[in-house]
Amino acid sequence: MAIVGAGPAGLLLGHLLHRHGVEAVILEARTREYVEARIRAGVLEQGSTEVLREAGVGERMDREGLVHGGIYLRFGGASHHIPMSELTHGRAVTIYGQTEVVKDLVAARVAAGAPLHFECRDVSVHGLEEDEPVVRYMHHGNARELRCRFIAGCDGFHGVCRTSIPDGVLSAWQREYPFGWLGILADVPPSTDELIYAYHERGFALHSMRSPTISRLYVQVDPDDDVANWSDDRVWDELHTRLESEGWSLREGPVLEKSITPMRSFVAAPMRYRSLFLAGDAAHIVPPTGAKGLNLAFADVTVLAQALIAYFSSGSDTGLDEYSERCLKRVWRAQHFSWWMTTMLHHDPGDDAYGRRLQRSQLEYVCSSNAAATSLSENYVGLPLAQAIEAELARG
Ligand code: FAS
Ligand code: PHB
Repeated sequence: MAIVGAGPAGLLLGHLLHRHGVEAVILEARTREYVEARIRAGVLEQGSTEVLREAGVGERMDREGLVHGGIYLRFGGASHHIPMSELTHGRAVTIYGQTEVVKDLVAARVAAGAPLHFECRDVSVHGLEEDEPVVRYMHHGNARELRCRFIAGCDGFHGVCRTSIPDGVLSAWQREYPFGWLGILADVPPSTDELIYAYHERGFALHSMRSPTISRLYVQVDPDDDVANWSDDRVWDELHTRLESEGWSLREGPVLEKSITPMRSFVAAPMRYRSLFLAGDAAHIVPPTGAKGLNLAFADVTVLAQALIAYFSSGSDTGLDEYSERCLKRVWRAQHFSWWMTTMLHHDPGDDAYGRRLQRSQLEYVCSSNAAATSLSENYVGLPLAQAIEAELARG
């Protein structure tokens, strides 16, 4: 197996395959330091934590991660708690930075002595229609060629694998949003015990965290805005205003990182072309409002690993043939949930007064109806994953 990309998808796939004796080579364009420092997601669904734990890379997550059984929705200056665990028979999310998950997976791979090459330049894939496709790349100035049975494209939205599929094979669906997120990492204890999602006429805001001492906060901004226009004081002022609620106050602290992320929804299908399988952001993107990006990547590679292990151990290609369809079911559910959270909680400059009243009614309904809150909760904590590979294989 060749795996292009050492993000969460590529690293978890490599780890699951290695545990079942399927050797793979992971090729990553960036340095180890860059990959381990990149700040992205922070919420792990119940299913993701179970897969990491059962795969033997959950120890630090269980020690340092923060288990949350609910979230707050805030609008009109009032705060509403959504008791997700109560509404989902005890399921919960874990706050544990994507950065930390990536560090744990890289450490496990290095400790296992399994192949993981950083700083691979000019990666290209060839012979996808053949039973022995080839990946070519430059490594420390040397031209390299990797022959394999399958290639896993885990190289993200801007990678080379999806774009190497011949025209006419893929269908794509997308939606661009007229706003982005400015995110900060701040060296200050969180001012809340669980995440706060706030709708405000000045725009969305989110109070998340990384640990008992590090906060992660986001404000809705114009997608073309420049981070240079946002002084730390201006960011904190907006956060105070948008997160405002009776009897609650936001603590400020030194800003460690600040960046703007565009918001889009994207799906490419099928997620397989002959000997190439796409997983994670290489095949689909969701706006981060539903905290689904990282979890979808894990869901894809859990299904793909199962199928590849069955193929290499018993020659069965049923799982490989069903891979795309199985994943797309979950992908479209997460696409809808992420679009729904995004349109419910953001201020769309193009919307009209009627649209804003509908938005308000949606917010009030979610906070007053158990049925609506349960729907949000089960999507947020994550629908059960095709249970971890170990259980599946143990049953044989
Ligand atoms: P990734 O993009 O993480 O990894 C792909 C890897 O492939 C990268 O290491 C890249 O360097 C490598 N690569 C790319 N091209 C290559 C090539 N040609 N050759 C070799 N390697 C190549 N989700 C949330 O839930 N919450 C968030 O707050 C959040 N914030 C985000 C912010 C940003 C800027 C982005 C882009 C995403 C964010 N996401 C967030 C979503 C995020 O978590 C992704 O869903 C997750 O990283 C997907 O993991 P992968 O599919 O492994 O892709
Ligand atoms: C984060 O902690 O980075 C985070 C949390 C929830 C989201 C998006 C991002 O919906």
